Amino acid sequence: MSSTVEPSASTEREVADAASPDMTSRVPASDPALTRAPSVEPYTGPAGGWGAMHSVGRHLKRSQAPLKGVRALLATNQPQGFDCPGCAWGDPLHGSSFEFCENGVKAVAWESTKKRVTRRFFERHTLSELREWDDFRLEDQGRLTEPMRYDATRDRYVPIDWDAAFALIAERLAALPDPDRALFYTSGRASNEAAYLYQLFVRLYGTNNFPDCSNMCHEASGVGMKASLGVAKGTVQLEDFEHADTILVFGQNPGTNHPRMLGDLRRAAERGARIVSFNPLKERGLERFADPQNKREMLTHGSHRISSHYYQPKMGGDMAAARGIAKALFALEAQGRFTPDRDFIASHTADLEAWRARVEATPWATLEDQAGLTRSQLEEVASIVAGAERMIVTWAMGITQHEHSVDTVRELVNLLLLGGHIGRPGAGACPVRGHSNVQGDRTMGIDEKAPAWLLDALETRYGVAMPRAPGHNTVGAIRALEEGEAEVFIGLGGNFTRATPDSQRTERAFRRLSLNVQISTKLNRSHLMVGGDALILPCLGRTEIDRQGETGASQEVSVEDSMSMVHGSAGIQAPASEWLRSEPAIIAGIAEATLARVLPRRGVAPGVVDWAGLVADYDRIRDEIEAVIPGFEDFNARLRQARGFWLENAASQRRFDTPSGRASFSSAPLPEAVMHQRLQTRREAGWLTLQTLRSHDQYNTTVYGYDDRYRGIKGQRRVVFVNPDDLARLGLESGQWVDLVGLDHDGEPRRAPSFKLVAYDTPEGCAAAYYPETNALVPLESVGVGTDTPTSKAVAVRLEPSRRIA
Ligand SMILES: Nc1nc2c(c(=O)[nH]1)N[C@H]1C(S)=C(S)[C@@H](COP(=O)(O)OP(=O)(O)OC[C@H]3O[C@@H](n4cnc5c(=O)[nH]c(N)nc54)[C@H](O)[C@@H]3O)O[C@H]1N2
Ligand SMILES: Nc1nc2c(c(=O)[nH]1)N[C@H]1C(S)=C(S)[C@@H](COP(=O)(O)OP(=O)(O)OC[C@H]3O[C@@H](n4cnc5c(=O)[nH]c(N)nc54)[C@H](O)[C@@H]3O)O[C@H]1N2
Ligand SMILES: [Mo]
Repeated sequence: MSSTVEPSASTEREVADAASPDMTSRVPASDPALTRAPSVEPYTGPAGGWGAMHSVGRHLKRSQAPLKGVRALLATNQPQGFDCPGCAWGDPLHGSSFEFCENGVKAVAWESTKKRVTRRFFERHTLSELREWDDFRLEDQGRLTEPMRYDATRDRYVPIDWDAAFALIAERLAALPDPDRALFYTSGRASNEAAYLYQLFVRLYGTNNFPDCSNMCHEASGVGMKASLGVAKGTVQLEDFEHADTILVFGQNPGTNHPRMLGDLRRAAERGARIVSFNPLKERGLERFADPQNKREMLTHGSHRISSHYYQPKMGGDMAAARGIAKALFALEAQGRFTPDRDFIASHTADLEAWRARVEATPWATLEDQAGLTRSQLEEVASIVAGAERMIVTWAMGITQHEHSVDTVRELVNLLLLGGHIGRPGAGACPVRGHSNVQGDRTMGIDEKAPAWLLDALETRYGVAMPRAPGHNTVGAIRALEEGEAEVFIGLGGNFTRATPDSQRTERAFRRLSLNVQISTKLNRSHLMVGGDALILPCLGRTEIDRQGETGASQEVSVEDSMSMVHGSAGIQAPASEWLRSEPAIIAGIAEATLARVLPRRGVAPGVVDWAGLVADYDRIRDEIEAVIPGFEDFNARLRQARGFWLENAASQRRFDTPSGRASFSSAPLPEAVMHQRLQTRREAGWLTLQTLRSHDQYNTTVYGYDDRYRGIKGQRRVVFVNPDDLARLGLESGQWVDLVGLDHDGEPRRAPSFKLVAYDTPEGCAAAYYPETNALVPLESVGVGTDTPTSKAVAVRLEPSRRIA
């Protein structure tokens, strides 16, 4: 389904409409945007460097656990430590060297804070009051400490003990007329062990309803690569970055979101590799990086260039850009200045000619217009690609959160295939994942479209019939709630109502739940969206020691990074509270109580899985994984090797698990018009394409602070970056407050009020503002073809001068 642009009549409205019943349509009372203006001053330093060092100091201090925090940090991504909850970039290659990462420190400091949310906190605050708090203030209260149940008569959470909580869930799940009326969300921080138990429980219960964060994230990478290469994962390992001579970086801001990637990019740049970035914004981390571990550089205030070439396409223009590069490559081939890898193409690929015909038939004017880049720019890239012997293409949300993301991913893969850059050292496809174990969670079977082999393997192992019908993905889950087809929600981490699109509708739908269960470390807005019953089940985080079994032996979990390396993670800090339980233990508790009611009705003995036994020793969970999921032979032994182990990836061995047994060139047509083109005729009415992205001080819906250092913003998040010519054309000025008004829903315009205009170097017609505040503007119906991923990087909006004065 795609969105149609239906601009609403410009309605004059009160901005902070206090009477509005929907909190998302106004600014939460605790948001600093209501009381002060941000400071906006261009940042001239490099990424990393002293700015990063100072920021680390501030964040450790604020977490009130500086020493503990530093100690925890030193153990991050070390053989005996825990996996950094920050991102899914691969661990340092050379074992023990500690890699400094500002945002890794923030993630760890945020989790190991001294602050606590106790029963006294909930005694003091009603949910109506807490709904006035912004995302920062909610999570800033600290770690959750004990299980709580919502008491509607007092509009408060009150304590409940673990067994009573499990019994309540079991009773409700067992009472549902159909298991498909329950939704089981997963955020990508869950370990392999937790994810495996979760999918096993949910399938034994009887549904494939596994909406997950991946549905909003890299879904298109998986779908696109599966079609082209037969695997849904990247084909490179970290070592490949040491050998590449050309790296194309599409739609990604590693300086903020994958800071450890900058180290690898920098080493490549130092070796003379060409790094070519495609990004509508000039992201500082892609321009220059100062390594905080390089003493000389720090003392001299030096830095190193990252990108050798930088192009600013319009949002959604990357498929056209890649096609333009291909068109220029075919022209170079005709002149004898480029040689495709003919051996590779002949022995391993199919359908090149169809793609070539498609590319050659596409006029330059069409490509230039959609890409927002000129023919000569694309020819320049082609000449670099033509000379590449070992090329890597990396990408993230700038590619995957569009309507035509699958086709774009496949077009990028086409470029790799043409040069034979798959399955040889220093080359390959590298979708850079988000959450630290989102890739592992899929490997473990968190998948609403479960493959038949998985269901077969589970049936063989446990002797119980598995549900075969596909379940709801994230957008499907919201629709099911809206339509009254689902009523129980269990969230294994994450912050569903803030991460998902169309906030007002989603919140309204959520408040129809008969039971909302959130397994969490910190308080967030999803806990406040209650209708019937609700439970907060507080869990251990990655950084904490997890003791299980009669001996209290400390347990290790495992995760899989973007390069398919599986390695161990063991916490080192004392738990934030004595009542916390681990995610595997919580899932086992829910499973045991629920299946005891449900399975006997189907004539199955509830003892088919010994939940308590599995949780007493996670090695036993890994034995189950080894028995069911391919690639985990000798799991326990291999997990204890220094860097863990690499999950075999057929495409990287030039074996393609596609119907033809060959890698397939895709020849999908270009979209007729991407959002910036569709809005072209509405420019005079003020419409722009908005991308919703991350600031430097956030982790998805977790807001660490109000600064976005590299973009020059201090003290606030409600800013919108707009091209200066757009501002002039619209008669607006930098510094002015505007409302962002989106497409209509049921005759009402979607709206996010009070954003400060910032004139910014972004292509004409292409604006940017932070998520999650802007999720109120993303229509639930606007999703990627073949993925259902919300089009978070192509949102139609109009700027409306706001009535506020500041
Ligand atoms: N510190 C920190 N680390 C994180 C996260 C975090 O929030 N904070 N989140 C984690 C998660 S879950 C994820 S998925 C990743 C996200 O990592 P990113 O994908 O880097 O995240 P975004 O902030 O969404 O940035 C999107 C980038 O793509 C660019 N862009 C937008 N639209 C287009 C387009 O159409 N074409 C091109 N070429 N570029 C475009 C934007 O300008 C921006 O630089 O990071 C992970 N790591
Ligand atoms: N508009 C717009 N929307 C987007 C995006 C975008 O770019 N633009 N990006 C999308 C993407 S890429 C993603 S991945 C999603 C993210 O969606 P989610 O994964 O759902 O969101 P997070 O903000 O990562 O979740 C934060 C919460 O997780 C809980 N938590 C933290 N650590 C742990 C833990 O160890 N265990 C448990 N059980 N809970 C924990 C805390 O309570 C915290 O409040 O958002 C998507 N939404
Ligand atoms: Mo993500």
